[in-house]
Amino acid sequence: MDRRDFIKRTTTVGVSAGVAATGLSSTKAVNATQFRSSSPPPEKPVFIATWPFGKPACELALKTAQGEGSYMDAIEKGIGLIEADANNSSVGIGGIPNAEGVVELDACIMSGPNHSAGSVAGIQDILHPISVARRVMEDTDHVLLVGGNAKRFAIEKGFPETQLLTDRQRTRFEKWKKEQPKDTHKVDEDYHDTIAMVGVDPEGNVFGGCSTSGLAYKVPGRVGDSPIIGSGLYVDNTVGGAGATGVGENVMRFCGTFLIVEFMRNGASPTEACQKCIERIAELDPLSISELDINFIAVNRAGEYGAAGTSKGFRYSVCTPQKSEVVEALHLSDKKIGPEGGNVR
Ligand code: SD4
Repeated sequence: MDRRDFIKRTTTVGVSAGVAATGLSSTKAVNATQFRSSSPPPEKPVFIATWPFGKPACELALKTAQGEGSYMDAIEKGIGLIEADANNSSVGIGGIPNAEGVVELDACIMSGPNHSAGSVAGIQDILHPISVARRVMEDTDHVLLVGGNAKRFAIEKGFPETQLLTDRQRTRFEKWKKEQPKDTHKVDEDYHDTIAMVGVDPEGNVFGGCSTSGLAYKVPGRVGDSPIIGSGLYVDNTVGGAGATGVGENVMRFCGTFLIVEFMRNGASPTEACQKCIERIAELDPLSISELDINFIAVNRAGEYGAAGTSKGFRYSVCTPQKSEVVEALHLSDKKIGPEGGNVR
């Protein structure tokens, strides 16, 4: 048996086991032999996350899942680690504020086996929006709570109020504010990041979460892609999951992660699916690929993973029981799309 056959065979076995465990009919579930391998031989469990700062998050997620915790605990704890890091300027405490100097956070969480989801958007003064999103998912009949009422819900659930604006971010904000010409408002699109994480358990069940402070100095009340199911994050237990980072407006107009999962359902590898999503967006949007400034990660239920971004430099983190590493994503900045060799307009 050569390596390719071995991968194919072990992948099929893994997926069949997953089908049995989740009670999905084999016709409904995606057969892993449909996927072309985009990464080394699949290992499960696997956690992937956006950016190098996702590496300790994936490591904690794996440790949690291998210990006493559930996979939902794993996602929550992994992302929570980054939310609590005041040195990370795009997630949780220390996040970049809006145009009035107020930190407004977005987050969501999804569980594949029962296709449940919870989100919070524009929440202030709460350190762990990922945990509040989980409470929305598990304790209410709803998916998304916003603004002041999301905060009120969190406080009722026992989350403490926390000052999220650090001195460092206050100083940067004041400098930005001074530099703004009167009566105009320019969002700083070069100053943003998000943690999106997707995990697959040994049976092929898929879980995910996403958390961010959003675009720097955004208009107060602006909500990005991150808490929107199918935009910043999507999980389908019969296929896999995907997460996004970058300019949310260029993801949420296209349901980016939903699209990626659908491409995987139709046979694309995770990397191909991310690439096809960017190409689809670029075909419809007047912006050039690098102007779109978006990046995606994806993993299928067999444990194969991949990523693509619109510019060179997007890196993501992967953690399995065998390895923990940061991987350079495929980038499409130089790729020509459309019949004229440019984007279709
Ligand atoms: C947003 N997608 O709010 C987030 C920000 C981000 O890299 O990921 N920036 O639009």
